[in-house]
Amino acid sequence: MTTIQFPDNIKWGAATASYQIEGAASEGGRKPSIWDVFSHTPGKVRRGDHGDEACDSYHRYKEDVQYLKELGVDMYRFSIAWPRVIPNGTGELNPEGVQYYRNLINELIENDIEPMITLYHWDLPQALQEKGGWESRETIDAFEAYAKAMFEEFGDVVSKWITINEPWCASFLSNYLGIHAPGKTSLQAGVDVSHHLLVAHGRAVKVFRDVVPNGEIGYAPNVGWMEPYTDRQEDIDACKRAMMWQKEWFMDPVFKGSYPEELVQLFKKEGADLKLVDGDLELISQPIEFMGINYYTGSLGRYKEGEGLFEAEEIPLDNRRTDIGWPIYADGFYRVLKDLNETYGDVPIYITENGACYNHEEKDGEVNDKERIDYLKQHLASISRVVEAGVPIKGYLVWSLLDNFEWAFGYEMRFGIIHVNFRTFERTPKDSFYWYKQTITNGWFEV
Ligand code: GCO
Repeated sequence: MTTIQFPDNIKWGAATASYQIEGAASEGGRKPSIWDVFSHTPGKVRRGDHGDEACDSYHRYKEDVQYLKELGVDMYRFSIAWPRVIPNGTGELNPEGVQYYRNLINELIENDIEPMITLYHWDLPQALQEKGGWESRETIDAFEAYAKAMFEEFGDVVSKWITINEPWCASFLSNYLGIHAPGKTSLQAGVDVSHHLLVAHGRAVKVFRDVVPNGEIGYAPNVGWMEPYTDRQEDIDACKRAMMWQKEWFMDPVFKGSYPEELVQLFKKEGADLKLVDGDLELISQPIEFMGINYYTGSLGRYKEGEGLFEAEEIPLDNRRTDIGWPIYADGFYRVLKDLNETYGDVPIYITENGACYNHEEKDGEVNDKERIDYLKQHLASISRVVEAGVPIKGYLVWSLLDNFEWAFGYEMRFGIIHVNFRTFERTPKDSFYWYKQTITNGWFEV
């Protein structure tokens, strides 16, 4: 037996997102987001699933907070649905929507759980999409006003904030690859949206300084890792290029005040220009307190002529994949965190998401999800190693508290440490819930 140990001051948590769990899509004055429209468009989401009811957390948040309490977490990361608090995207606040989040925050605080709020986890008000969405710079203004209103409402009791979740998904996956809402397939749209999301981040950070002077703000990009298949330079370069799309594209502007030139040129060759306005990079690169990192998967990679935008071919390490088909690569988690620390310096890091999809069903009140426990053990071992290597990891938040609406995969793909029956909304903690609880209590686990 080997003991994997964590420092006493590491914060433990669990994460969710509004559209994936709340339901109550047309209650309390909420208006549609781009995900309501997308999920109700035939062919966009498996089996025609949508978030109308999701986990019904809008009505069951107290029950969910009790599970968090039983789990023993320090923090809970959730997102605010913009169309619940400002239904048209701009204009008046909707008091009922604000009240819902106030109730949730109070419930968390009363139970000694620190809230961590994500402002944008992809549910853009549809009214803004109709005016161009994130392709339009007007949406940046709207986001700033929304962020300011939330800081004013909750900044006195909530100190940890995340501006944008997974900007790569909200830009390229959604506007170039067409897989997420709004489902466009234009590289120019992907590039424009990626930049506008970063400017929106910068604008929110600027307002935050005035409204919540002692707070902490960051954002949560998703990264993977591609390890060169051989030490041939062409394989090394191909992996670097492929990773640059998620990593340097979204981090260099924030931490270095510039975009990676190699990628700017590559996009240009494909007909997509990066359109900078004076002052954008200064806004984007304002200091922030932490970076949030979402990590799920990685692989080997090598150069292959003509393969995708980056001429990089993905080679899974072996046949170990989670049920969603993503290769398992825990060592890549260590490598990417080490790499980020070497590239951007000692920026404090919260692991804002990490977890696994396994679709175990509930049987006699139990869910035996040994595979998820194995995944968590391997990935937490990487965290322990990287902490020992001196990387400032402040906290770890598992994705996800609940099985939920897994975007284009609908309810078929389950990431929760709590099982949800999507007909009755009954919750059943899985074996991984109890394993995580034990690990939090002990501050270590054995392998
Ligand atoms: C995110 C994620 C989550 C997903 C999880 C599994 O962007 O934060 O997409 O919302 O459910 O990553 O895919």
